[in-house]
Amino acid sequence: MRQDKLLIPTLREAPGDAEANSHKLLVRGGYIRQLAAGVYTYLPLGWRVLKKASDIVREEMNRAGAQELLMPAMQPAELWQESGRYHVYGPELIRLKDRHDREFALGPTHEEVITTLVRNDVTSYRKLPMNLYQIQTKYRDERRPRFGLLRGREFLMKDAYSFDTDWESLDKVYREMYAAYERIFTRCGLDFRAVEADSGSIGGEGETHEFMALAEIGEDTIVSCTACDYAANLEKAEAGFAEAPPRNVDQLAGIEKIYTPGTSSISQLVESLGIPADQFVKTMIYIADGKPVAVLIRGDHEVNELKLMALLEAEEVRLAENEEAVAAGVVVGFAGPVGLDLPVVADRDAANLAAWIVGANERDYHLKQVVPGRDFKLEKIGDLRNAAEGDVCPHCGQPLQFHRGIEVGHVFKLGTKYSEALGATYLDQAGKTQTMIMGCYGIGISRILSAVTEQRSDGSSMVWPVGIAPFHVHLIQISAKDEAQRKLAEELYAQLQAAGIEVLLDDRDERAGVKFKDADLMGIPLRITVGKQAAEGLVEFKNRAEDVSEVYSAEKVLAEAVSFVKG
Ligand code: 9G3
Repeated sequence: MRQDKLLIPTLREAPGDAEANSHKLLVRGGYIRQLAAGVYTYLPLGWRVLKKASDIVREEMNRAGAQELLMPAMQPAELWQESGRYHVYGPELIRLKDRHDREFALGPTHEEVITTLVRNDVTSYRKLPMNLYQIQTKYRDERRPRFGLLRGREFLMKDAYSFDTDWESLDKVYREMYAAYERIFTRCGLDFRAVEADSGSIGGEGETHEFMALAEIGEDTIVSCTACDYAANLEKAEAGFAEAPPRNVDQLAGIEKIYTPGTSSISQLVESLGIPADQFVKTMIYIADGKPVAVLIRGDHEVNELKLMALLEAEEVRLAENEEAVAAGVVVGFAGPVGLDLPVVADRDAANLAAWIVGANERDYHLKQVVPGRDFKLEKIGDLRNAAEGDVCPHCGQPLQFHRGIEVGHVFKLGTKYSEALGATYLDQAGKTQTMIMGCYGIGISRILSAVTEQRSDGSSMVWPVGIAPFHVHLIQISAKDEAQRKLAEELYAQLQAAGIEVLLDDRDERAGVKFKDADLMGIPLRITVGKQAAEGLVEFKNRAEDVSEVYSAEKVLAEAVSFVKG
């Protein structure tokens, strides 16, 4: 295509509110424009990339045996009431009324819709397993949309739903989808990891994995082993643990009270007592399903609230407000378990300590040599903490490493959560009615654009991987008025396109510097420049990912471009 006529409004400056590098570049490169917070227009270049990423997803979904369909965005509220989720989601679920005052939700996901469809039209085991997917806009009214396409309120998702006769069949479909996801993200040029995850709000009974694109801007932390293939979202990650040998309690010294004026934080205590943080035990007060509970954790560790919820079998846990902690009998800053009239649970690494230093529940005092069981009642012990730098792999004992990641995919074994609630059943071979076993599989397609840009850009330039680049070759004619350049550029333009190469010809009457700056922002992987040496039939060929440029004849550059694009 000829650039002079295209809508590619590049900018020298990023919009003021753009923080993420990918957000800045996608706007400056003329890929997207914001219409409202978290709501974007994909300009022609952005749409070309989105379409290519979608086509890769489509190809791999079809190869994995899934069938494409398209569901509505407008979902009757009754479906969400039937599944019991209508009141689970707050303002994030966009609700509207039609002209007859009937309530609808704008679809943030489609478990209810697809399960109702299958309930009505699939009744025999012979039709299972069935895997249905769509590529469609989702609506989620995020409280704080940010980072451009990374957290939008309207975004393009591929969501697939599988229906099986039993768990073995689901396991097989799950593995096929997992493999398809690996192919998809590889073809999109992403550096990604598949990690064990928590099933979060969707619930579901089975395992779940997230596909994370490594990027510092990512809001997730992933933990992976430096030696084996263990990898998990920090929400779920475990660390290697060795139970300390049982100690002989009655050989341990009794509690000793120490005067610690004004030292309420762990770091102040480390400072004043010269004892390392891992010898202290913090007492954190949480509210679990409305009731206060004391959570004990080593001074150098952090509570993992998902693990705490699991240990307490609670629906919801949150840190207590100061006044709630005081009402529960705690002296904030000097909190401790001794003499506290609350249920007390402890992280297993804290329980491993022979004796504890804890707050005395008295201002300016701490207690030393506190022994659980002897000095206070310990209800439960479990893995309650986030894995941390320095921890070892729970599988092989080698060191763990930490990365930030952007979630671009998520696969779930749902089980019967929705099929039960919505009555999706089938008749098995014996004619008996059975409930279908479901899986669901999401990919944030619009998010891929941002994740790839984060991974493949620096300040003011980026390079798309050839599989999703808006064009393969940026053909730049330096001087719009030079006849030799125009002739050679037009010849190359025709020959490249005849060879199946997608070419953007920069035929604008602009200075060379402007053309090169725009080319850096737009990120087309190959750049062919027709300049002074056009008269000798020579052009400059640059593979921008390798920052290597050569001077080639027209024939040579054609061969190079074809081998680069066709692989
Ligand atoms: C809602 C709102 C936001 C939501 C959900 C429901 C996330 C919700 C989880 C999923 C699970 C999978 C199928 C494709 C893959 C992901 N945010 N989730 O259910 F009402 Cl407002 O969407 N769904």
